[in-house]
Amino acid sequence: MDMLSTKLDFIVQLLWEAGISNWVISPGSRNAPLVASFIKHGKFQLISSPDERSGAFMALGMSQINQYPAGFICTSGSALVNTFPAVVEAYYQRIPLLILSADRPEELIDQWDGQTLRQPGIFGNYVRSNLHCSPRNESTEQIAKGIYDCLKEAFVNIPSATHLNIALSEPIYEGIDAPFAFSDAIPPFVFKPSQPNKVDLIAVKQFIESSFTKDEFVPDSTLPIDQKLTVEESSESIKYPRIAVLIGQNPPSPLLKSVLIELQHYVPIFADVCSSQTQVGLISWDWGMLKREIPNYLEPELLISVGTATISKPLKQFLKKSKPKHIHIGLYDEVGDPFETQPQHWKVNESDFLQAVLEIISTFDTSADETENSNWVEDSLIPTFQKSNNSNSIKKYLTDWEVYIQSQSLVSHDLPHPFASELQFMQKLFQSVQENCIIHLGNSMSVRYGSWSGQTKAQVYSNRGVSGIDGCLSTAVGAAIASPEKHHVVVLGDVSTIYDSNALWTDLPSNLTIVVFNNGGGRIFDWIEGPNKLQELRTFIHTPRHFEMEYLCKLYSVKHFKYSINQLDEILNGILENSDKLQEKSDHSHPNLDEQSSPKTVRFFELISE
Ligand SMILES: Cc1ncc(C[n+]2csc(CCOP(=O)(O)OP(=O)(O)O)c2C)c(N)n1
Repeated sequence: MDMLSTKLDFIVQLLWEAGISNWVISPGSRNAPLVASFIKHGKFQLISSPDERSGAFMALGMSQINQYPAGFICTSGSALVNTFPAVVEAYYQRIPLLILSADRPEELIDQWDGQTLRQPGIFGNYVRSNLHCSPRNESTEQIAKGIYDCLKEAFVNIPSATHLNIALSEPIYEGIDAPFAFSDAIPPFVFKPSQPNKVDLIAVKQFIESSFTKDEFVPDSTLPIDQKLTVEESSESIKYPRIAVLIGQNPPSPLLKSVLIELQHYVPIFADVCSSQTQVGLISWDWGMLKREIPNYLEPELLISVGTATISKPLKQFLKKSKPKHIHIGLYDEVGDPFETQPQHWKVNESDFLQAVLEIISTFDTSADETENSNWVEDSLIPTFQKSNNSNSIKKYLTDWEVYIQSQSLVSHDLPHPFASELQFMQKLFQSVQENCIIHLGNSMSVRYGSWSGQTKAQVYSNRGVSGIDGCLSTAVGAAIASPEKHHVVVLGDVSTIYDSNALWTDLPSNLTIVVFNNGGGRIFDWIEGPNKLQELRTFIHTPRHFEMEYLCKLYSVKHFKYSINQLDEILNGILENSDKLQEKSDHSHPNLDEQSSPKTVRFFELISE
């Protein structure tokens, strides 16, 4: 009979072979034997976080940045319940995450034993799989199959968190100091998203057309892939020329980016601040639409969306009102309906689909140019709408949007205090950072400022799955640990910072810079019309308080800087100094950088709005 530690080593080796190498660990006695196996294995990156809520969000940040699951380990009882916010965030952001909890044996649950509760299946339908495992009573084959199936279910289809609950019966420390028992029976394996269907142009054309007729579209698998459309066929598919593309929250995709870079010359692209595509499409569109009427001629007839939600309220309201035909492209079955447009879903790769749309549109565009310059194109091939009314052309719709956004939009000074200066800071940050920077935005005004700040070379993240303020700092800490080659800047309000301040209770990575708008409470409630109409609400909703951030920084040995938010250049120089150092390090392996890397060099910029 194997010792308990041998079984735990088996589980841990299996997780290593699955490529899950980044782990955050919270303390406890029941999980200590498991943690011992991770340490003895010797190859994992293990981070300590005494607070489970924060630790689970750190693991989420690691998964988010790597686009591959990271893990979190905790002990039994309420320790596990504290991971729930990160689990639901993972669910709605579609991030793979592994929660590994230690448990007492089943016979002790509900028997008034300490630190026990009903752990198996605790996350309900916010995880796509879970496994309860009692290593002493199961063979290694049973354990391997259980874990493999559980991980596959959670990570291969729609990514989410998954929960492995490991019940440990006494003596739980048996073999804890024995060497790691490596097994040669476990082959390496990785989880990859299922392969998308191939797209062919004719099918795309039929699909776009079917969205106008409400006919059920069944892709014809007999059609040859890569078949080119004729000019005539192309023009038919775009007889409704007001086509808009929305990129909702989405993980980075260089392939999608390369398609959008071309497509942006033909159609208006609305790229959400968390779409990972902030360098393409209409510039500052959310800002341009803010507090303004949007004329009817800008209403799209066809909306093509990829990714998930968008933060833009004006866009949501506009699309709810204009009710375009809506096609949603994505590999995952669960499709939301944020604009009440009943999107028609096509389960294909988004880059392939948009590439096909691009080819259809650009074929038409070439024909239009040729029509003007030569007379060899047959008259029958020129689309009717183009001949009769040039204002209907696809590019005209793009230009109309560009003109609208550029004309008479607000200037940041028009906003009331403190929003004007905070927004100016964010706009400057967005403009100043380079590709080696990652910006994490808190879930209050910060992410809105980001959405109003236009394009940036940095990758931008925010926990917009359920938009909680509870793990924004922790997620950024986890992401910074998992991608040390990038400079991470997290921008938060004061309430969000204090709420999640246990994120600082770990070995902080020096490639992280924290920026806090210390503006005396939840100022978003001054922005939203409603809460500010009744003064008495302030105590409970705005929660106004003045925090001396200096003391928080002292507590966690973080380097503190305090600025008036109007000292924009000084602040920016300070923040970017860190990314310059990282750049130098990657360019020349800067010899003195290790001095900078002590945990104490994490920098915290407290910005005061006067
Ligand atoms: C866990 C959680 N509790 C409550 C809320 C509601 N909420 C949204 S924003 C906010 C205030 C955030 O204030 P702060 O971080 O100071 O940012 P500011 O509003 O000043 O931009 C609150 C309490 C939430 N999103 N998440």
